[in-house]
Amino acid sequence: MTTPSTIAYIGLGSNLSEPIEQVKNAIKAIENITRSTVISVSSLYLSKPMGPQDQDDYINAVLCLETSLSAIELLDALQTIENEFGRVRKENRWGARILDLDIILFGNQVINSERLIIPHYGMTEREFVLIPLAEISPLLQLPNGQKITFLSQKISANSMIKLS
Ligand code: ROI
Repeated sequence: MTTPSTIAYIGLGSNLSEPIEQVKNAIKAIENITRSTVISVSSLYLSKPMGPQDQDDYINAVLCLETSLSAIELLDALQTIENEFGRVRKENRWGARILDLDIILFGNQVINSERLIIPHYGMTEREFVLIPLAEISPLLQLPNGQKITFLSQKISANSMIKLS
């Protein structure tokens, strides 16, 4: 029997050490995750930091991945990539980071475990998640039925700039 595949959405963020290159290289690394295929990638966006303002602006993007991994297996793969890019976990929760890879959605699954909260707990308040998500998947609905078009139109773009 083949493992059923799931459509997952991953948020990418960086504000250190040439963040555009970090995000582009992270996309390449995600393309190499086993049992997974990148379906689409949003534009890159320049966004103001959420949280402490004494840090550089971020580069953010969202991509769509078809995967036959479980959510935890995908999390392991993403954390391996973060570590390869020199990310130090738990150092400064709201501070600057080389690379942040978050599972935003994993099919219609709702997960509340110690390691994983899906849908991502902050997604509905984050323009740098909602706007790229609506760009690549305008018909998307959250597991609770909320439409991405509704959420992304409601949020302030907060002077976010679309780069490419
Ligand atoms: N702010 C922006 N604009 N983009 C991010 O990816 C991001 N990530 C974070 C915090 C520190 C919350 N702020 C952010 O983890």
